[in-house]
Amino acid sequence: MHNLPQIPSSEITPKDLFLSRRKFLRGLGLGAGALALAACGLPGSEATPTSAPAQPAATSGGSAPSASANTDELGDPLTEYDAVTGFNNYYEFTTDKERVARMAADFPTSPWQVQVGGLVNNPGVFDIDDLLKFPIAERIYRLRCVEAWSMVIPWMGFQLSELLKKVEPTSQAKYVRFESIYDPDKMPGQHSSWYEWPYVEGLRLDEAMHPLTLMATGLYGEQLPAQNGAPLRLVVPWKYGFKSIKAIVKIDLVEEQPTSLWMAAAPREYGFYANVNPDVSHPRWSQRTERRIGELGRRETLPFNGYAEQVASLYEGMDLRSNY
Ligand SMILES: Nc1nc2c(c(=O)[nH]1)N[C@H]1C(S)=C(S)[C@@H](COP(=O)(O)O)O[C@H]1N2
Ligand SMILES: [Mo]
Repeated sequence: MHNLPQIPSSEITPKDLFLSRRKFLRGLGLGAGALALAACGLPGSEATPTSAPAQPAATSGGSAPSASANTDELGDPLTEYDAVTGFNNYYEFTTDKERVARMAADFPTSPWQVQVGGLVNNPGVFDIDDLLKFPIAERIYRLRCVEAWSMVIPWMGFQLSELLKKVEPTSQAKYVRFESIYDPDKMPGQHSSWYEWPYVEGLRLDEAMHPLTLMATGLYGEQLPAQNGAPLRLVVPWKYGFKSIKAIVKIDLVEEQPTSLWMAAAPREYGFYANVNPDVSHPRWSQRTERRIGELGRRETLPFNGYAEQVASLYEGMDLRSNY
């Protein structure tokens, strides 16, 4: 996340051209790396076609990835499947966004269990198959990374509120703490001591109960690809992308505000709330505008990532400049 936004090769040319150029390069016996070197430092040009196209994850039925609509509710087009699944932040594997898909390809996401406990009346260990029995629906959401790029992604999933109602938080519970899997043998990035593993995130209980807050189990009508956080990841569309924690194995209801991985790693940069806010700059860049992956140029960043009408009331009376 400390890297400046990179341009994925897949957005520079239409997909078919991008793929045929790769074939062409392979035909020449040119490692992609050679070309990346040649292109290095030319902003916005033919930058970094460094990796093979991501392998699509197991499809549910062999059909092509598809969504129920072509745009989000603001009329903006969905980000291409190849970009959604080929340009990822997942530091457990690597900080190189275009290598995550390949490195995660063999990561086992089944069987999978999620332990839900803490301040609840009905703690339990849930099999991913149990969780898939909650009503699963498609949600087309904008994802705004703190690095100032964004996508529009057709997720599949269930509302976190469904799971929370089932375990019944006690009246003491004020926050939800989420933990990702810890498996350094299979996740080489977890050998990095820059971060305190496992990845941890948190929400206030009312944020967690909000109907927009999704537990994603799929995208583009398919099972969630490993690189996107399979088999279960959080999606909180009005917050910066890093809040949307991947590969969740543990959820605890707690009384105190949890310390996330990013709060511990860079306390000056990342606060607990991390609501998308064009008025609060990152210490090293403005958050006023963003680059929508697949588009040239930049667009204005919207308060709460365009979900203010639904969520601003959660923060009434709070100073969102100091509670960033
Ligand atoms: N466990 C875990 N979750 C994570 C991350 C990570 O490195 N590890 N990166 C976050 C960041 S910074 C972003 S922008 C999104 C990216 O999600 P995507 O790859 O599905 O687009 O995942 C978030 N969740
Ligand atoms: Mo991010």
